[in-house]
Amino acid sequence: MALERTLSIIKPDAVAKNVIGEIYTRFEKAGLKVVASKMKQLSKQEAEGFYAVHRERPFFNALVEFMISGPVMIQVLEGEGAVLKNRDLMGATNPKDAAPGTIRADFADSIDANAVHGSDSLENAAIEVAYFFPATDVYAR
Ligand code: RTP
Ligand code: MG
Repeated sequence: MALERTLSIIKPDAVAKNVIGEIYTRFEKAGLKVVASKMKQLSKQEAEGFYAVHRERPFFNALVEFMISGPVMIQVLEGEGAVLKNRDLMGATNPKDAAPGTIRADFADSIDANAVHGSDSLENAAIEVAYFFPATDVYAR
């Protein structure tokens, strides 16, 4: 497996629940390193741009409103097979379908307030990392 980078966002619901540290611990225990991070209140424009692929979906407005409802914690995770590894740690989009022990099973309340975002492919990971971090703010470790 190759060394990869992926973009992770701890969404406003999980930030409000004060579980940033618990979620970071899961990344670290799985062998993923935090190589960039920042807390940010997204603007509507930033959230719309980030989720632009979903623009035509019925849930788009609700998704954007939720993502700007409070600050998020944004990080770049690095490790072997980081994209898929992070998606496995996250669990299914709807917490009702998320496997026990996954982040969404343990911390998400609903399909809308579902605790975390993770890039879904290596190609999208590169686009999403660049959306939030200039290359000089990502630290190889
Ligand atoms: P994310 O992009 O946030 O990591 O989530 P995901 O890949 O698991 O799911 P995706 O299909 O990319 O959808 C993005 C977010 O939109 C909300 N959603 N709502 N009501 C619905 O049917 C529905 N489907 C998706 C979720 O909050 C999801 O995380
Ligand atoms: Mg997605």
